[in-house]
Amino acid sequence: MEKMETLKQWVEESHNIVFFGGAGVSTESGIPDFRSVDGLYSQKFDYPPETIISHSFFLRNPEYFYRFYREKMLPLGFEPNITHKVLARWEAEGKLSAVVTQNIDGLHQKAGSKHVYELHGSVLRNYCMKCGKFYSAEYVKNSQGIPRCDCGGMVKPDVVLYEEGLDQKTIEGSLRAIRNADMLIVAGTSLTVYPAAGLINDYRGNRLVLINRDETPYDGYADLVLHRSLGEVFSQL
Ligand code: CNA
Repeated sequence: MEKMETLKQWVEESHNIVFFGGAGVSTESGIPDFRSVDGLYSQKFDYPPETIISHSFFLRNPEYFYRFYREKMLPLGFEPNITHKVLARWEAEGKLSAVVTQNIDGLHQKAGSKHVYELHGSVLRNYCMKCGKFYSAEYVKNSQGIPRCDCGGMVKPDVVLYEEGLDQKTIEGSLRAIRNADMLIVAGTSLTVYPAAGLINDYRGNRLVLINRDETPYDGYADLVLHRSLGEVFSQL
């Protein structure tokens, strides 16, 4: 059977789908990913992006971190695309139990998804490192230099930087959802960022679908692989 037909049939037959996604889910909303040819990692900066968005660099050189963060990582004003919308619809119809995402843009919730595990946090939440007061993404975007709290503390985005650990509750919830899934769709991710990528190893079923433009290290492990754009695939679902 043609791959698209198989995918449609599996979606039809499944009632507990889990979607595991990455930056490729939001490229069609206009937010560049990291590892595509036109992604952030192909651009030239004073330091490699992995260095700039690491915990130690953040502490050492917060001015530079925030300049880069405001310009390249604060995706404000973008709208959900067809993939976000179909996933939200499946959840409302009782077909999908959770979205597990490496994205930090909040677009799944904006599309209407309720059960979203944000493995790497969200740019929409920002906290004072001293007193814990909450600040919006707009506050960080519009501040100059290092964003400061009323109390003088530094405001940090609730985003997991390199060298930082993932939130334990978020991991546990994601693993529970993945273990109970009757179908796991992995999409728009290079599956190279750990520990996030390793979570899909806990899926026990026989409907592991991988949808990604480029090849991934898990292509040989999936039950169905589509090297296509997500918009193309999801507009048919
Ligand atoms: P990545 O390593 O940049 O990989 C993205 C993958 O998506 C690539 O393999 C592409 O081939 C594929 N891809 C891109 N566009 C499409 C498309 N339209 N259809 C199908 N496939 C596509 O990104 P990962 O998510 O794997 O890496 C993890 C990082 C990237 C996470 O920590 C994220 O926080 C971070 N990130 C997030 C955003 C966001 O929130 N929108 C943007 C950029 C980076």
